[in-house]
Amino acid sequence: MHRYPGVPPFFMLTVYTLPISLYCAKLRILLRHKKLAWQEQLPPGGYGSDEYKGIVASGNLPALVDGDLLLADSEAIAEYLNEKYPDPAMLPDDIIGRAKVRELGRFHDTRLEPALRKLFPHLPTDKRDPDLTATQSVEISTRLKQLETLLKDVPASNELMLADCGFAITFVWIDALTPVLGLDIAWPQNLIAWRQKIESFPAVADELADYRSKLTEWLNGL
Ligand SMILES: N[C@@H](CCC(=O)N[C@@H](CS)C(=O)NCC(=O)O)C(=O)O
Repeated sequence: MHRYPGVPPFFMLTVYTLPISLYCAKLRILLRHKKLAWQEQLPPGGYGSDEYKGIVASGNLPALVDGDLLLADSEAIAEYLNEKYPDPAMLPDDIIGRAKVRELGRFHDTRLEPALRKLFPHLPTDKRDPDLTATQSVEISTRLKQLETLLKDVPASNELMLADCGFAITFVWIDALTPVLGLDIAWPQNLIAWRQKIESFPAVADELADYRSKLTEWLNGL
């Protein structure tokens, strides 16, 4: 069996992660919801290091080690874990429902979160950019409106779905950056209700309680 740095010799899911990473928090919601045991390992050599890229070629966080399997990208990991540990199911039973939930997950990773991410380099007080804040307020609000529209086609479910995990964390980031940068975000009414439903799942509530305080502490240290 291949040995990866920081991974114990006995069988246990290991996630290369950083406490503040948005996509790692997204994955932790799934791990909590499926009641899996896992351990977390900081990227050897640090964030963006060549040492870490020697293990995970893309440098992506999170990455999962499960026995001999090394897998990067939160969506790929989520789909893998959802197949390996099917209960509770985090995709609908029917093919169209699954396709629509996957579409929603891709929308998060390729549309909404990247609109937020453009602000990250400008978080330090000496790098603040009011023009960018205004531009990204519009872009994020537009994406939220699009999300409200997309949700109309997603079959209603009382279960937590794979796609919900990323939105839960990105919404917390939007909340946190709103007072810090002075974002002006238009939250569609239907989205507020959908968000409340997601946040009522214990796995989400527990992760958010933990993550919000880590995020606040990190932002205060900038
Ligand atoms: N689509 C990727 C995005 C993950 C991502 O951007 N992670 C950040 C940390 S939150 C990262 O790995 N940045 C370092 C890099 O991309 O080299 C996923 O879902 O895992």
